[in-house]
Amino acid sequence: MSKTALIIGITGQDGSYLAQHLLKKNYIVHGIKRRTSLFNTSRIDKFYKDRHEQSTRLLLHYGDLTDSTNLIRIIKETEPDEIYNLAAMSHVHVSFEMPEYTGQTDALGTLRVLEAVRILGLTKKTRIYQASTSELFGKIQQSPQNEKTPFYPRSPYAAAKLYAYWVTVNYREAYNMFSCNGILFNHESPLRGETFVTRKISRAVAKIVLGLQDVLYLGNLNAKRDWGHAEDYVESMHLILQHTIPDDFVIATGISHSVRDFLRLAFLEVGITLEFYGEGIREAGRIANINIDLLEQKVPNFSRELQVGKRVISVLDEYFRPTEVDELLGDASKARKVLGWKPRYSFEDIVSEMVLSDLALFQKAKLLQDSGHEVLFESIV
Ligand code: NAP
Ligand code: F7E
Repeated sequence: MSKTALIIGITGQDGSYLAQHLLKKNYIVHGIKRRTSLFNTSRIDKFYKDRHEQSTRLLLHYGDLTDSTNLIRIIKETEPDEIYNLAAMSHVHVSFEMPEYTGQTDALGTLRVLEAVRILGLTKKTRIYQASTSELFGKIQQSPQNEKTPFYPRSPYAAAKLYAYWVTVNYREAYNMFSCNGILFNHESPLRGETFVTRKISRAVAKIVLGLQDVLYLGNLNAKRDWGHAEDYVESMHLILQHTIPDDFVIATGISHSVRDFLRLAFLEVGITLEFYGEGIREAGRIANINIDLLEQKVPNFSRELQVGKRVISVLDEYFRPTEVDELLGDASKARKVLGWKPRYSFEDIVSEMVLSDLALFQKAKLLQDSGHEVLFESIV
């Protein structure tokens, strides 16, 4: 008998990887996607088949975390064995501009999912995974951070996720529900949203070497994150719900790098060495050296405007946050011991995969442009 999973937020980075992982495990996967005026399914299109055309184990439903009646109906109709609540307004900086909506979705949205399962009498059948986050640790109280580290949220996003974390624990204790938190540290991939710093960098490297972008504008280059790969991390979500008892787990690599490290490595992937000059919001980065052989091998049609001394990075005030999370470093030893989970991708693998993927994307677009087509490079994802 196949198990049935419901992924809320299936159109996001993690939703896409998790759906593929569960389909490989023979699950029937239902996904909730939002109604949008343009298609928002680019991350799942490659494995989605229209159910009217051929039999499929992946089924999509329109829905939204802000709509309880919709959630209750979909959960009633699908009666899932497992719900993965991955939906969220997930951008920390944007949450300062949309704090109320962030609370509605990320905090109360989680409550709506838990309540729907309880109201429908599915507490014994349905296991729930809540996408909690290392942002809960915020202004860190100890390092590395594990399941016992006190929380100190530093953004409306983190404060909303704090509510979601505790209400997930509360429903477990109050109603005996199998509701669990995965406290995941940053995880990236070629499918990462374009405004998160890693993808912003990998896209910019590709565009700069192809002559499609001049300068990359960034905020705090000194922030440190424990970056892993989304493909590794979605496996932990599944393992958390297969465990014999409901529990909460930190998922991390145990290695931390700065935004500056990510930048340096991303440019090095195409043979460019960076050097930084200036301080604070006057800091910038320029090309210190070009390994022409490597550049030519990776990007045969590289821009001839690339020269030693060219400024390619500028720090801008507007990309700094009102309150910052300076550094995060996770200790996932509980997940390793109890679930047998460990990451496969290294930091170097992630940077390389993201840069090469964006290079391939923009190479294709540039070829189209060179053959006379109008191409809107900003909208390429
Ligand atoms: P993502 O790419 O931003 O995806 C978020 C998903 O939520 C998208 O499918 C989005 O739909 C959907 N969504 C947003 N608002 C919604 C609403 N009101 N109702 C229903 N769906 C809504 O995020 P991700 O990187 O995959 O992360 C998945 C989850 O893990 C999020 O909850 C995030 O906060 C959390 N998390 C992420 C990380 C990380 O490093 N990636 C680390 C820890 C925790 P659209 O496609 O229509 O926008
Ligand atoms: O920022 C700095 C920024 O937006 C990382 C989400 O998935 O992971 C993510 O949140 C760091 C921060 O991710 C720019 O100040 C510098 O210190 O890529 P980010 P995040 O804020 O860590 C957690 C675990 C989640 O749960 C979230 O959902 O990079 N930074 N310059 C910049 N960040 C951005 N976005 N843009 C810049 O130009």
